[in-house]
This record gives sequence, structure tokens and C-alpha cells, in this order.
Amino acid sequence: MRDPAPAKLPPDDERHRRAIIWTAAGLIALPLAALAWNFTAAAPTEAADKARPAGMVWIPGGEFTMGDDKSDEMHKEERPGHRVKVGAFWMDETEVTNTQFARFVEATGYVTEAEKDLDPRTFPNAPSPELLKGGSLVFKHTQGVNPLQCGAGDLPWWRFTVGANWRHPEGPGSEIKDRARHPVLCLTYKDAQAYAKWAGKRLPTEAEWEFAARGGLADKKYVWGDVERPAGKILCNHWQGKFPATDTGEDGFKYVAPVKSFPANGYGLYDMAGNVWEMCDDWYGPEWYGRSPKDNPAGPVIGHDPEGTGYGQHVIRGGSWLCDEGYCFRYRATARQGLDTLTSTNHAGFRCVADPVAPASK
Ligand SMILES: [Ca+2]
Repeated sequence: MRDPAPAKLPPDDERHRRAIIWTAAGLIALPLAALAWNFTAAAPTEAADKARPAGMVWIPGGEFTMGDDKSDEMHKEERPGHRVKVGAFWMDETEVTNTQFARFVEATGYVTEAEKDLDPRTFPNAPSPELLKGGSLVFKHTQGVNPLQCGAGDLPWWRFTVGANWRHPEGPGSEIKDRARHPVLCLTYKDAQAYAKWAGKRLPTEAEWEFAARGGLADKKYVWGDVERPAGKILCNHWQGKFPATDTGEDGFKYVAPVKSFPANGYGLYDMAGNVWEMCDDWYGPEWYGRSPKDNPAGPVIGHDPEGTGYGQHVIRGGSWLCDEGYCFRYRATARQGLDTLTSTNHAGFRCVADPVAPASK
């Protein structure tokens, strides 16, 4: 853990907390039999529930195998599988939504990176002045492309779109007024950090993220088990069809889905696979797993920088609505990738964690 316990919880969390305390106080007055039932049924989580921040679930911490020795050559950054131990923490049960982010902006007047132009004096080598205007990378369906033949720096389905930002995720003309429960998009790592700090929380480390995503299952390919479609059911929002041309939307969504559209994992976390990539606190290193320490690893000291921007990449996890089975295939539990620190896109978001306060004193 790099940050101390959260300095404060948002007001609604405080209210929720008080409500739980009053509820707990009310339980004391119940008949003994009812009280005994309550303790028997809920004993393992009782202490945690008393301090439960609104919208967060308790992740108990423990030791697990992170990564996968058997990852194929296209996903070799997931090797080697290695033992890692993380402490306990709280985690947002969903990705941060447009409603939640709007509350932050309203309270602070925060302006996101994608809403601001970059200073040409800071970026004298920018390939075009257009790239210095406020905007985000936006996915465009693209015909006639074999993604397997595209180099990492030449992905024609991404277009830098001036005016694309969290309020207009597909650019000017697009709106979020009917997307209150959709994950917020088009943010940079700095934006996510700013929100987390305001909320009295922090971004998860990559190790915390993977531990939580596995939901108590060990060494499974997906966050729900080893079978991709148990009983034929698709269990996360990803891409079906020919990428990047046609998404059939067999899972019910051809775009980002509202949070909680698919079942939660074993810890009660929603959308830990697919929907949007989730930013982690760590710098990204494709070979980091070969030298990661065992206890609470927090990533390398400098980020991978394949584009030579000088700013490096941070880790994103979980895959997104754009991950298909044949090309990206990163809605698996071990999948990982880097996102340039200055880049915002309409397939990446985040969720926060908070360090324990009350459960540690049980
Ligand atoms: Ca989908």
C-alpha cells in the first residue's frame, strides 16, 4: 500500500456509514434468537459490513498466482506466473460512472485533460497541431483491415477526435445524458487520480486489481471460471464478430454497457472483465513480472514508452467492449496492457480502492 487510509469519505458514504451504525444499534434490541441468527449467518463479514463504504466491497487480501506461464506469444507480458501477496482493501463494486464523475466535477470545477489544449512549447515535436487540441482517441468501425497485420503503433480503428471528452465520448454531437450509469470515458491517468483523491480513495495496484478480479477463484482463465460461455451464456461485455468491422452485439451490447449489466464475480465486483479497461496505479512494464517482488508489488519505477513520448504508460486491466476472441482476447483474468499517460480513449475508465480502517481493528 502506498497511500495511507483514506482521509475522508464522500458525504453520501458518511451518511451510508451512519445508517449502518444505526441499523446495527437497532439489531441489539432484537430478541436474542434473531440476534443469534444474524451472527451465525453473517459472522464472516460482520466487522467489515459495519464500516462498509457505500458502493464498495471488501476484498480480503491473500496470496495468489498472478499472471500465467502458459500465455501465448501474443500475450507474453502475462508471463511468468508468480506468487504475489496483497493486503485487504475496499474496492468500488463498479467502474466509476458518468453520474459519479459529474458529482466530482460539480464539486471541484475540475477540467479533464481531454478538455484542454496542449501547449505547443511543451510539445515542439508533435506530428500535427491538430493533436495538441483537446480531444480523445475514439474507436471507429473500420472495414478491410486484418488487425493481426497491424503494427502496435498503426491501429487504423483509432482516430484522434478533437472535442471528444467525458461529456462527449464520441466527439462533438455525442452526449451522456442518457448514460448516467455508464462508466465515464475519455479520461487520462491524471484525471482518474484526481477523482480518486477527491473521493478519499486511490487507484488499485495491478496486483490488487488481479487479486480482486479473480473473486476468490485460483488459476482460472476468466474471472468466472475456466469455461468462456458456461451454459452458452456470455458473461461480460466484449466484441463478437469480425474486429474491427462488425460487432454483432451477441452479448446484448455493441458499445459500452451500463455498469452491472452482467453478473458480479465472487467478491461482488461487476465488470472486472470487458466493458472498459480499468486504469491501475502502476507504471506498465511488459517484462515486469520477471522481477516483481512478492509482497504488495507496486509496479516498476518507470513506464514502458513504445511511442517515445517521454511520458510512459500506466497499466490498464480487464479488457473492454472492443476485445474480441481472435485478436485482442484480453477479457481474461491475466490480461494486461499499457495506456500512454497522456492518452484518453473511449474504451478505458477506472474504479477506486480504499485501505481498511475499521476491519483492521476487529
Ligand atoms: Ca458487446
